[in-house]
Amino acid sequence: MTTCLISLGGNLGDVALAIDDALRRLQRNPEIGVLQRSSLFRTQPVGADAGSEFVNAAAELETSLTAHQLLGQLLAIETELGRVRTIHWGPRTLDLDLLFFGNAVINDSPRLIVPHPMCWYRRFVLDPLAEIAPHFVHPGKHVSVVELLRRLLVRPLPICLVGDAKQVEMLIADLQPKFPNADLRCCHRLRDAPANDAGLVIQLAPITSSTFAVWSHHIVWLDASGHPDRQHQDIADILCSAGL
Ligand code: PH2
Ligand code: MG
Ligand code: MG
Repeated sequence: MTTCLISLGGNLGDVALAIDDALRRLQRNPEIGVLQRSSLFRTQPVGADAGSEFVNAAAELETSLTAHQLLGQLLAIETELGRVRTIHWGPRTLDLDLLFFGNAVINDSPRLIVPHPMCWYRRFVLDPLAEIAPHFVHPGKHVSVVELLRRLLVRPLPICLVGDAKQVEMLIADLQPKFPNADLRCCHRLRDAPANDAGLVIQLAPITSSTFAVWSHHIVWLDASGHPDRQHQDIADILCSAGL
């Protein structure tokens, strides 16, 4: 049996009902047990096309299935509950994301990456999770859920943007006024970013394996090849999901 944590969220129709329904369907599977569920959280939509306010929750499961099989069950329930995938990060009836599968680290296909790569800086994931699994330790970052959450609550929250100086300065000039609770800083090199500071490091330039080992606890890696507007939106989404 493996203990797993999932996140549930949606913003179309009666999401509270859909969450209850999804957990009942999981419980009905003889190979899955629902051990705990959080209360419901109303959260700000993250993403330009995300739509209106979300309802989010988290649940703890135990299963004899493999991670791939469990993911298959989660996706099947999303479909049964009427999810239609059109726009990426668009409005949805219910999204079921596998956050953690025991202490497994799985990264062999883009379909299934565990721990969920964005879970550690998303308030709409961490807030519900802290209710049911505060002391669960992220197997990649070796930091507990409450500690991940606590790190995001510092105000102003230091955020280092690492990349081409001119590009980063332009991003900061535009984003800083929109996120007054963030302290956006330009770091030309990853090693200039303050090591033990709370907050996030957003890497816009390619990353080397030696720096990665040291900094991985705080780094959000962004594709630097993207269009500037896309990068701007990606950073805004990260700041918004961190609760800023
Ligand atoms: N999920 C997304 C994108 N944006 N925003 C909130 N508040 N809650 C979510 O669950 C959510 C989101 C992509 O899965
Ligand atoms: Mg999701
Ligand atoms: Mg999903």
